[in-house]
Amino acid sequence: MEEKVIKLRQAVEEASPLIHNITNVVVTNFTANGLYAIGASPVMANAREEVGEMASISQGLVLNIGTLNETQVESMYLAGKSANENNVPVVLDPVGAGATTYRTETARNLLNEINVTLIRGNAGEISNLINEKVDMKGVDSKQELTDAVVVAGKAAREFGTFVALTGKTDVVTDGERTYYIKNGSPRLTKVTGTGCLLSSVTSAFLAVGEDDPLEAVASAIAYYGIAAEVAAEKARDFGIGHFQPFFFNELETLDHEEIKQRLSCREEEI
Ligand code: ATP
Ligand code: TZP
Ligand code: MG
Ligand code: MG
Repeated sequence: MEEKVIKLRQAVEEASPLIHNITNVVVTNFTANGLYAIGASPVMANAREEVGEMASISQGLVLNIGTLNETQVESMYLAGKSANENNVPVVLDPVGAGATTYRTETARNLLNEINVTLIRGNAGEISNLINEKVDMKGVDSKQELTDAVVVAGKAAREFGTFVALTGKTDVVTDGERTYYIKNGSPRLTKVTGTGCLLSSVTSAFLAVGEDDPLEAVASAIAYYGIAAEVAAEKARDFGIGHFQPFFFNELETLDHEEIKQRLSCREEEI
């Protein structure tokens, strides 16, 4: 697995996939810069007049409902349909699903209409999508799950997608094969947009990992978590404001030895 993470990370740099993000107003700049850090090319495009065309020339489409409104949701449908017609993988980040009915319903409707490759969300978001109520505090999950793999597996089977349920331990599953990833840093929970950027980073890895897309998702999450671990160590004498630039530096130049030594990823068949 270490070699796969390194190989896919290099492939992202070489191919520099164009990732089309229809995302929220909080994380737009953070996401674009994080994608540049790993060597991908970001584009943010929202207008219904252009999203179909933009999705068709991209290698990945990310739909993120963090600050949704009717106009943006209409654009998500248009972009999603175009991505499906052009075999462009779609990642859905159901930000705040469960916090309001509008968010839950919109995420479910998108999943019904669009062929989504991966849903990437926190414990509360994924649980609420499958109607298992977990309290949300706005966009944050109020609890870790003891049965994350059961919830993720159920969501994967119900929606026919891969699911990445992230938190202290990340679970990546297609409903049959599951990866458990324990890399990461609690500091990621203190910077807004780290979940959203992760969704876009998985899209970049999916763009270059067609031979085993589930493994590509797990690799993206492991890479991201290890980058955060190293950044947290380097920034340990500083406050949270310093963690962000250290983290972006590691996303860009993470040492392969760190990947080999720190990777904590286990694969299981259900
Ligand atoms: P939330 O809004 O609940 O924070 P999110 O959408 O930001 O959710 P997270 O689940 O926080 O997404 O995942 C973002 C990244 O942070 C992932 O790489 C995950 O592994 C990491 N992460 C989250 N919580 C922890 C933790 N307690 N320890 C280590 N890493 C964590
Ligand atoms: N409010 C609406 S979207 C958003 C906030 C704070 C960003 C959420 O980012 P993440 O990556 O889910 O923490
Ligand atoms: Mg978070
Ligand atoms: Mg989130």
